[in-house]
Amino acid sequence: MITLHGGATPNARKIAIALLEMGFAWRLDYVDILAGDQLTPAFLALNPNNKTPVIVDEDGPGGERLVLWETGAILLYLAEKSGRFLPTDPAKRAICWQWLMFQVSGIGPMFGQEAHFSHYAKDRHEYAIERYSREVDRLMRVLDQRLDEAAWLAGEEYTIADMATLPFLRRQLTEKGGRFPNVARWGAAMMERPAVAEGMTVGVARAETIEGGLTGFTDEHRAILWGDRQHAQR
Ligand SMILES: N[C@@H](CCC(=O)N[C@@H](CS)C(=O)NCC(=O)O)C(=O)O
Repeated sequence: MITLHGGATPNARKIAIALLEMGFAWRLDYVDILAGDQLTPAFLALNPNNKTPVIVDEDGPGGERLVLWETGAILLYLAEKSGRFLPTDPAKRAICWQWLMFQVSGIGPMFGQEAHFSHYAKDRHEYAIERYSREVDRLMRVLDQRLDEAAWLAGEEYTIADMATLPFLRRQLTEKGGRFPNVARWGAAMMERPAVAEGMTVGVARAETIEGGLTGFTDEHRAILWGDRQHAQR
């Protein structure tokens, strides 16, 4: 049994999609990051970086319990454990890693900063809004060019690179899908997969982030995610 510690966030959705696609037995342990669950001693014992998601695999390598965080590492672990969604050909496998790293180092952080300054920050900072909005558009263009030449990010195979990327694009596709037709076609093909459709709803019964339309951030939410509670010495 694998436990996914996470909530209704893009990063947890990547892992829910993978667990469903790969057919693992798993359960959700809901972590409410707006309430500060990620800052509790119990959660910090799993991930000292206080970020979700984390997986706990009771049947890890050698039959030992494995605790793992960072979505790129989790996706690679699950792909290797299942033997699926990672090309076996060495060149194609490396291209899959490339697009996975592009998501975790580029799309994730940059789209996150864009959401922060355009939607969450209490004050408007025009420079930051423009800097991250333009960077998001540039990254969307890179994706659109790739998906013009290939059906999936890694090539002809659907892989963990696609699973990593879609959850970060929901708002961009709703707002700008017409400008990025190849990304829109790929996103629609992904959403037709039952595992993706279900994975994108992980934890939504409990709470939502801006990617799902959350509005009305309070000062307490800001203190937990970006202010004094986030940065308290522990
Ligand atoms: N690089 C990390 C990013 C994880 C991350 O930023 N998670 C967010 C939710 S999408 C979180 O848990 N934030 C809580 C916090 O910052 O306190 C990964 O890929 O796992």
